[in-house]
Amino acid sequence: MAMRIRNLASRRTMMMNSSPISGLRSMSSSWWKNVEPAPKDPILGVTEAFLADPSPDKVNVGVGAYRDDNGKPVVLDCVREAERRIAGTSFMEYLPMGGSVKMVEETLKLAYGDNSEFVKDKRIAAVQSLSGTGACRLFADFQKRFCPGSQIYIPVPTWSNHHNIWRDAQVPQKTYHYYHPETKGLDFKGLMDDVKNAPEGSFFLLHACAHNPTGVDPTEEQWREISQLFKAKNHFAFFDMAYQGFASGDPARDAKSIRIFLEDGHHIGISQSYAKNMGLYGQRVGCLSVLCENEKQAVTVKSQLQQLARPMYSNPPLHGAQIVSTILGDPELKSLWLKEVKIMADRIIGMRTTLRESLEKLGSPLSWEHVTKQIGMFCYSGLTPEQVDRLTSEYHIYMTRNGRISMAGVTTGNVGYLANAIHEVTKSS
Ligand code: KET
Repeated sequence: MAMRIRNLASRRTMMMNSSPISGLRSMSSSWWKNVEPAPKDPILGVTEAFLADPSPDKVNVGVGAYRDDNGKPVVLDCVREAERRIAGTSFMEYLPMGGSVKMVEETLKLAYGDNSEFVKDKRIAAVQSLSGTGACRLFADFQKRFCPGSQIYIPVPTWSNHHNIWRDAQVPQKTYHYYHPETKGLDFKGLMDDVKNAPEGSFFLLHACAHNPTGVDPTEEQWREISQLFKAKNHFAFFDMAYQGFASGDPARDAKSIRIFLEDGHHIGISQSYAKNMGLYGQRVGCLSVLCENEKQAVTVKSQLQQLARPMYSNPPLHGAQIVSTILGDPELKSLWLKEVKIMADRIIGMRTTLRESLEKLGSPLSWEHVTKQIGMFCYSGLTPEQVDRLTSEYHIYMTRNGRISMAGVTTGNVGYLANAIHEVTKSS
């Protein structure tokens, strides 16, 4: 009996070796042979290189992630308190496809205003998203599905991932002028010309505040002009608001661009993120909203946004949403949050002044006025890719090759070192 089983087993092995299955097996080892390594991400690749550097002097001013003055990541007090309150509930169920209704409700107030008529009239289709990236991607997919022939106009420069997002959603991209390298300010004329020359009813991606990477925003007056021109051209404005609170220290003030468009009667879309302004980076909590003509349309649009979400990730994560709704739903915690946002924004503004003064004290022949003029998390320094490479190889300073400095990573402890290194690589230019 044992012998028969052994014979059967060896016959089966022989059959498998000569059967088509073995052919499949050897093919399977070559399934991925045509896959090339992906290029390094221009922002997150910098963090990888920083982490791999053993130097004790290393400085990371690459990714836009806030650090305290000791260079440590920050968990806001309002978040700690919210977590303490949530801990008792032990709720682990799925959220609905559109996410936490309470979180979305509070989030809309931040963008559209506490007493927004659009919120009251239920004219906004909104879903919780996987932070700001997820909101942009969901919108790009929505755009592709329901306006299949459309394109998206993206500012030059912009957050590098915008290009990836609309590319992967298969929406063709056009660019519009935004930054003027000589003045290191807004190319308002170029922007307005591009808005004017775009075909009627084009989609435009706008940074609501604290433009990344330039730190250059239109003034209120310029926003009004942009909005008027959008009206005349019947363009669609999609606002990416990843830094609400980081421009002025006040989230309501930072939503001014959006409020202007709302006053002018635009039907806009907004991506909101709590990564930066609540320090919830890894929780992936944000919101996508689309202002509709009426409640019925909003219900319909929301159902389609949910339908896009369902096969991708089914429903969004719970914990971050609980933190946000606990904070924003409690007046005391909300005012603590507002104070903490202001502290973060102010520390960055302080570091801008120190960096500029340090460079001037070193006798830099260049003007560093733009360091204090620009706002938000980033300083678009004007350093060339080669100068950035020298900062990294000679000084262990890590930043994106477009010369963007994440001011959130600059501290009292490293600002002198950073200024000195920048001076060394730029003094002969
Ligand atoms: N929009 C903009 C303009 C932006 O700078 C970021 C992040 C996001 C959206 C997305 O953030 P999220 O964590 O998905 O809410 N920017 C920083 C981090 C990154 O590249 O992912 C950065 O520019 O460093």
